[in-house]
Amino acid sequence: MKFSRRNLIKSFAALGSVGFSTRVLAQDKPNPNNLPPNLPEWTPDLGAGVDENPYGSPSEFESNVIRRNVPWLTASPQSSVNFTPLQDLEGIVTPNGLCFERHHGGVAEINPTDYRLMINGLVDREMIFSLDDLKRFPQVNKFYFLECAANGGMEWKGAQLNGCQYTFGMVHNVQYTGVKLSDLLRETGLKPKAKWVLAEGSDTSGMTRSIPIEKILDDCLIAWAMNGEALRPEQGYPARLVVPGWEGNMWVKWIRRLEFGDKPYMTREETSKYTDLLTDGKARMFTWVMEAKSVVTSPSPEKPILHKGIQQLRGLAWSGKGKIKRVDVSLDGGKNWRTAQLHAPIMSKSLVRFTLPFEWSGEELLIQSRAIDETGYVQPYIQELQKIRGKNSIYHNNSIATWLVSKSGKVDNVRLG
Ligand SMILES: Nc1nc2c(c(=O)[nH]1)N[C@H]1C(S)=C(S)[C@@H](COP(=O)(O)O)O[C@H]1N2
Ligand SMILES: [Mo]
Repeated sequence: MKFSRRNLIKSFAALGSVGFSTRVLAQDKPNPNNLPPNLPEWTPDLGAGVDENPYGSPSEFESNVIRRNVPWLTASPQSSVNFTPLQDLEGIVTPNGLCFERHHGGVAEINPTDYRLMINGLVDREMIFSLDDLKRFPQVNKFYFLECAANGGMEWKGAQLNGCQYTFGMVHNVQYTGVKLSDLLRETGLKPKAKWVLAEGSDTSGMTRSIPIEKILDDCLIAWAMNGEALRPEQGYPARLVVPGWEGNMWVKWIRRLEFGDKPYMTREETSKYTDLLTDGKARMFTWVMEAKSVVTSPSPEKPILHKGIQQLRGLAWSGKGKIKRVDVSLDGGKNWRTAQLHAPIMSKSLVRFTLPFEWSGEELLIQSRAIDETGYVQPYIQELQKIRGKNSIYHNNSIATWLVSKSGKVDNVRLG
């Protein structure tokens, strides 16, 4: 297969023209001296030694693969969001340094020696745990996606942001190591009246959310590690709450306290924010579950088609209700659907990788993907969501996106109908 760097650069330039700066590192043309049968220039010299990079970093040629933010969504860097470069990732694991970040008051800096988790309220014994105390409980290692409720929130009225990263990148998927709250709570005991938990972060934003006790006892974790190493500061070091399948806002980072009560606490984050406006002007109070969703990561606005012939379409699907059962892909805007191949492991409340090979002979395409989960729920079109939610919504947009592939191979985010 011929790999044309010239085309690659063209596509980066196209991205630049929609207002996002992208550093181009790949050179215009390969240096013929480096191509077979010549010995390439990197062979004669000794390479870097083992001491040079004690904590490894990606190749300098991958420096385009980074989290990015949208300037007009950034009021201040401390109360902002950046996006995971989904289009550049393979498999289902998000590397720690590429997990999108969402902070309401910046990244708290916590010395783990001073870290404490306090449990109070309707429990038999109010207790305070150090990080070492938490690590003495039986641990679990589980893959879960975390998606911000506002992922795709800019797309309610129409196609706005021309990138897979910007329209879908408020999601990441890592393996968490932590303790199940049901195990931890055996230590404190629970009063029969305990029905709700107030989870409180220790960052300056005063992040608090109410979570029903059934969810807490079902699968919530206090996690201290992601992808095998300590949580990154951005992700809540040294410990965060993991609320599998539910909106990211509830996954309180830098967690300091769990208070048990008999009713929801009605905090700012579940009254003035993270509620869903309906067409009759009323707002839906709690929308916790992130429903089934999928995205074609390549081709995508950042990944144009570079040559005719066989293509490997790649994408990701997920559901907060359980496992993904099937993903359908359409190349003609939803008229015909093919079933994509799902790649193992297919885990509950985790991203799943799908692929679909197809032949391209230079015609226009309208690429869509549709996820179906084990409950039978089918990912909707935006028009179906708008019937209930109108066009002024922000949160919980899990609708099917459309990528228009032009005859040149360029890909754009468009809205049909
Ligand atoms: N303490 C605290 N927890 C927090 C937040 C925060 O600002 N402070 N942001 C929330 C929001 S809105 C989301 S989407 C997720 C983002 O998690 P991440 O930064 O690991 O991607 O964390 C949640 N937990
Ligand atoms: Mo969020």
